[in-house]
Amino acid sequence: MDTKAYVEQEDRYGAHNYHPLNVVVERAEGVWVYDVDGKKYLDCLAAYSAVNQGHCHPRIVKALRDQAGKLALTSRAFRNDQLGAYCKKVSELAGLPRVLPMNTGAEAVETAIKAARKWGYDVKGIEKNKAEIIVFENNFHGRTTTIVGFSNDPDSYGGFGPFTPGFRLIPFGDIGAFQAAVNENTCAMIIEPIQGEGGIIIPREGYLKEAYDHCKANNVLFIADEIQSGLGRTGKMFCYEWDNIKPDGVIIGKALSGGMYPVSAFVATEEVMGVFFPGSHGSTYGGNPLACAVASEALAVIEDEKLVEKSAELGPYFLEKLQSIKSDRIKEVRGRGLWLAIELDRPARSDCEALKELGMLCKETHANIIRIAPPLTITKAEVDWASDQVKSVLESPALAPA
Ligand code: IF1
Repeated sequence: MDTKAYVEQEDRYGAHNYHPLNVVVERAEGVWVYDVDGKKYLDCLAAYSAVNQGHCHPRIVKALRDQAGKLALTSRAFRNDQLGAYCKKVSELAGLPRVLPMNTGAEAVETAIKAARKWGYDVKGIEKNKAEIIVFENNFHGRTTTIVGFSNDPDSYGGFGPFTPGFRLIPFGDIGAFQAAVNENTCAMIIEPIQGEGGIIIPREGYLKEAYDHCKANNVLFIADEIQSGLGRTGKMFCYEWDNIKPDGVIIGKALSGGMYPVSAFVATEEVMGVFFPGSHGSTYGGNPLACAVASEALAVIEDEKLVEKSAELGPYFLEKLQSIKSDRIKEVRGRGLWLAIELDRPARSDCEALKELGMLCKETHANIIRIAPPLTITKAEVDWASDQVKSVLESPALAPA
């Protein structure tokens, strides 16, 4: 079968909940992916930052294979020989004492919501069923009905009501709005330190620290969603480190497993995690030995290959190359670490299609933003090549959308 046949088959039998580029990938290694027609592409999306370690990293593949042949799943009714060491590793990495292992990012976000609410009642003393969580416009925290219920993106929430109450949606980056929203029923804020799907939205210098200080002054939990921004993407292990704050809870996923298996976690203080008791929360696959073995190795790869440092070094270089592109349709080029965005004054889909034809895969977000987030294993030479492709597309007349 060729690309056309694969596309037709998928479109006939699959739900149409995505509008993917028509590239049918069959193999991937490092930063490169190969389609069914044998063409190779530089992956500048990295599965939305789930493949920070590069595709099919041999060490992570080996960890998956070795564990899968030994023990894959016991459920948490019994213990297994992988979970304790994994929790220790994640706890030490995040500098927080307790780890609740889950599978998808949305499940870990839901875990954080439940923990924050229960902390609000049990510890802060908020009146029953009155707990409020502050969330931010243009957020993306997952696709459950509770989570989309506090989205302001009609594509995310349209047609899925009624929604879960207890969330206050306020402008991102506006400290006055945050201070006005905090009240005696506020148990937590949940924030992406840099908004990913929103378009790599970086708050002004000092905003996160001011919000954090206000949380501390009002006994409100600061919970960071680092599912996309974490694990080296921005040039720090966690994005919040850029702002000298210490969250009460951190939510991680995606690159936690290097793109090899759904693994997520909510990591928090003793006081927050202490609200859970046996039977109060869980999941069939959460903390399974296969996930723990894969994620432990994926984290070791980030550390051993110094991927955080690579992101910190190559990110600014990539940003400077992109900022030097002269194009009348570029409104702004921004980014932190190897997490970059080119905001255009018109839809970016046709430019992403043109980049695909040149062998570079990117995905537009919010129609007019080209997001560039390659695996952190990308080399300087590959950054040079990618920058040249972007330059050639954006310095040429815009193509009509395909
Ligand atoms: C899709 C977006 C990105 C996330 C943050 C939680 C989650 C995500 C900051 C939920 C997941 C994914 C979901 C995927 C595409 C992608 C995405 F376009 F949807 F918004 F990255 F920006 N917090 N993001 O980025 O994690 O449950 O998916 O494991 O739904 O299309 P998940």
